[in-house]
Amino acid sequence: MRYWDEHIECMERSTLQEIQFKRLVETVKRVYTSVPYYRKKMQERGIIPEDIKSLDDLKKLPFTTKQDLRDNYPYGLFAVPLSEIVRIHASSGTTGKPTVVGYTKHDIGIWSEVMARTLVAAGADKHSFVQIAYGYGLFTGGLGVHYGAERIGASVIPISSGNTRRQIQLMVDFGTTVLACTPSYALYLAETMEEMEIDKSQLKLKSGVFGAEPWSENMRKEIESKLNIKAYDIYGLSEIIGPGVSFECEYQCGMHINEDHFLPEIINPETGEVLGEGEYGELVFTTITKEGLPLIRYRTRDITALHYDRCKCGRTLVRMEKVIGRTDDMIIIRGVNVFPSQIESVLLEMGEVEPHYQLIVDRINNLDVLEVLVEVSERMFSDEVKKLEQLEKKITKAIEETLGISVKVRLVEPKTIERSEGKAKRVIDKRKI
Ligand code: DLL
Repeated sequence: MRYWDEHIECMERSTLQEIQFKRLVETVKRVYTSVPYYRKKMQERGIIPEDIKSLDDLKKLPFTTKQDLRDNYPYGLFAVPLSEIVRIHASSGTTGKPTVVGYTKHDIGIWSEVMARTLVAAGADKHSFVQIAYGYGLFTGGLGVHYGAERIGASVIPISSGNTRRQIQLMVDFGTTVLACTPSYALYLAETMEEMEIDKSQLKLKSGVFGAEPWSENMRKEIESKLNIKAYDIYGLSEIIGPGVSFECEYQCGMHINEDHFLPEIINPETGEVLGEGEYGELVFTTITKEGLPLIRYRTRDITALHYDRCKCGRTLVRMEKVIGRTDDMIIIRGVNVFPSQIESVLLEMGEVEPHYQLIVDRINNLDVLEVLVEVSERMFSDEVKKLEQLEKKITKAIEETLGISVKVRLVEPKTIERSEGKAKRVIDKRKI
């Protein structure tokens, strides 16, 4: 089985666009009548739902931001009576109030469908054992993958995150075939497996669906070789539905967006102007089927590009490139934009260090300083000091060549950088404190 829903996933784009247009109009009407916030925003712009005459008219509509959700905390943007809401999730974020999202029964059905597509594209079927090591709870990762895996009839192992040694023991004992967790946790699992002296040949694992944080192609290679699996990138955000917004197929040339539910655009984050195919910018989504919390032109802050040509897998759904970072994840060092993923790529390409790193930014004597902490292997660390110094120099040079700014690289002992069971914290910016 290659597709979960071939009819939709491989639909002619012209037919898909007709469906999208119809759904967009319905959504705009719904938010105009049911959500005072949207009615007011549209009135301010002098727009009524009848002004949406083609998909292109999407750009007439106002953007929605995370701040708008916060300002309407907790339920202000919901478009149905609260009695229709069957599930609430929330994402904590680093500052302020959490972002609260609500689902109707119908929304949960959509979520299960898009996650079923995601898992099937990663090779799962009813014979699979899916170990869900994303957190269960207010975070959408655990329950989102859970419903999709149940929908395809797989055997679900709802272990949630944490308790790493037990995860591995059960992976062996239960014959897990598909692993679902953040990519950083997948690496942590692999590392713990080595400590437990469990060889990858003892696992039945075939594939993994990893997401919730940015990760590089080199990190993919690391995970694939350490766990002997095919690693798939999956993308999503709570505000839009959770995991299941887009997913990789076997060709891994971008993530197919479930466009019959979520309409994507790429904009210039500074001007709001809509950008063309292949251009990098901020990803924006309009949900066109959701009932509980429909969102119009929601700014994700994630940076990527879209590609519309048909994929080798046969799917016609647009593909988004791997997320290269977030507009708010980007660190500006002496005026130069730096994404943690760039540094990750350089480090992993060198092959001599562990895939664990952290970036520390500080301002010393009014000058921004970027320090890169990199773990080296046990073997390397017990080597001569001279060798370590050479490696430090080599890494510094490679990073400086990529970024075009000077950095300070510090090699640290194995296992000193904090491991994460969920989203990894890569950047510590001391300048804001
Ligand atoms: O992280 C939903 C999710 C769970 C996706 C499990 C995939 C797997 P939030 O906590 O709301 O939702 O965080 C959403 O995480 O805007 C991106 O910045 C980032 N993100 C999610 N998936 C990816 C990915 C979940 N594959 C935010 N690559 C998003 C890069 C990702 N970043």
